[in-house]
Amino acid sequence: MVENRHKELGLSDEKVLEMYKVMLLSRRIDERMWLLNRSGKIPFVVSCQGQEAAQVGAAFALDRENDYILPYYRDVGVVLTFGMTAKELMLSGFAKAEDPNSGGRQMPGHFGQKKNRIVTGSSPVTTQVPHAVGIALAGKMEGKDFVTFTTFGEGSSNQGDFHEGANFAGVHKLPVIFMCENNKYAISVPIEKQLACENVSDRAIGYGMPGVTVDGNDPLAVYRAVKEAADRGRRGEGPTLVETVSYRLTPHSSDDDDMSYRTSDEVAQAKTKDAIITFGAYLKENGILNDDLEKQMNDDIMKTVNEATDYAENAPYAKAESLLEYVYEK
Ligand SMILES: Cc1ncc(C[n+]2csc(CCOP(=O)(O)OP(=O)(O)O)c2C)c(N)n1
Ligand SMILES: [Mg+2]
Repeated sequence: MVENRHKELGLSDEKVLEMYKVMLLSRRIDERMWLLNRSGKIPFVVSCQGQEAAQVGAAFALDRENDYILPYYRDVGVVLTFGMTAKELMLSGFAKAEDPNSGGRQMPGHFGQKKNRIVTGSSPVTTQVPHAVGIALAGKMEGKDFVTFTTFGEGSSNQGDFHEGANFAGVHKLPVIFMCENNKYAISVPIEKQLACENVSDRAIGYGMPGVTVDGNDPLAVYRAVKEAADRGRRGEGPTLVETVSYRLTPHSSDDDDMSYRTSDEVAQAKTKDAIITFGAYLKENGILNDDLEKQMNDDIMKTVNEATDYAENAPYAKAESLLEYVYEK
């Protein structure tokens, strides 16, 4: 990587180190979730591994005090940046009452936390997209200056919800950032069988908005693209489609066997581009990170992950009497 690229983006050494810390925390939480799942302690994992750079790069480009985010299930890096904690994510993994996302009722990955303006999503993929558009419309009507940021997979960009949401946002020039996290697979379906166009971002022109494809393993490239999109939205110029290209390093979920549709060689090849390694190397080349600091950072993160795990494992489940809370009838 070119030296000091972050400075050109107005990012300080401290800021990029903070970005790296959140990427690393996301990875370590995810790795712990897999261990807990395989040892029979938590029922389900859907991973962020391979997408942390895109998630953290994007979330750092937003206004964390003001903007609304409508993430999809892999976005551990996005929600951590917006203020959700490791403990809260673990409470969700263990499905405990104190889980802020759903009080232990939903699968992990259905992020929602009102105080951090993380808008809860539903299980049918891409339903968060029209919600993001609706919130942006409300903001525009009320004269607010926030943008909404929503993410989805490239497979999900084939759903009607994406096209309807993008069209409406384009027509009404709404401040929405549509970010497609292209990880090359939709469960077992490879990218070549998902799209006839080359890039997901090629679709933007049909909805009258700019579309860009960036390296999803490069948090600075993603930061730049999302910052430009946010500035554009705040200036009243409308939505942007950002596509980040990386690779899903784990199976689709803890219930998937990826070796039935891809090879270990392909995964090993993708791991050579893992941003945890390449961005770490960039920070070292620029004198921002060294071996001692890296060890210290890893130790701190493991302490956080261990404490979160212990807390969540020992926390109570929701009381049976609370079963019908938040359930509404017509
Ligand atoms: C409407 C709908 N169809 C199918 C599913 C089942 N499903 C869950 S995730 C997924 C794959 C999505 O792939 P992609 O959008 O590329 O996201 P990724 O998991 O690769 O990040 C599918 C088919 C669903 N949840 N909702
Ligand atoms: Mg995908």
